Formats: sequence, structure tokens, C-alpha cells
Amino acid sequence: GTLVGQFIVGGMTCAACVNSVEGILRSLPGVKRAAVALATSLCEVEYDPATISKDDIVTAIEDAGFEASFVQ
Ligand code: 9UX
Repeated sequence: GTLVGQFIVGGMTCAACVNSVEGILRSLPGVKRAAVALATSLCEVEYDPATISKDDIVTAIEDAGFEASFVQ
């Protein structure tokens, strides 16, 4: 199955940051879809919880140099 999680991503200051975060997320095993909105800092990720957890997703965003928190 899949879940759709929403995360707030901090530290994105230009459109290339959005591409960077989306690229990182899409490269993660278990992530099926990732979309980041620069204006709202909201990031929606469709993922398979059997493969990757929401905490893994937060950690991957933080490892790329941004801030991240799970919303719902
Ligand atoms: Mo823009 Mo973001 O020059 O990591 S790419 S600030």
C-alpha cells in the first residue's frame, strides 16, 4: 500500500531548491511521488511505508541541508 504524507520544508530560497528536494525524494526507495511547493513550503510525498518511514523522509531532507517536519 501507499501513504501520502505532508511535510514542511524549511530553508528553500529558490526554485532550484525545490528541484533539489524533489530529486532527492524521488531517488529514495519507496517514494513513488514527490511534489514541493516553494510558496507554501509544503511537500507532499507518496510512499510505501513498508519500505520507507516518514522519519526516513525527514532525515533525507535534513541530510540535504534543509529543515523538515512531518505534518500529517
Ligand atoms: Mo538556490 Mo537552493 O541558488 O539549495 S538552489 S538557494
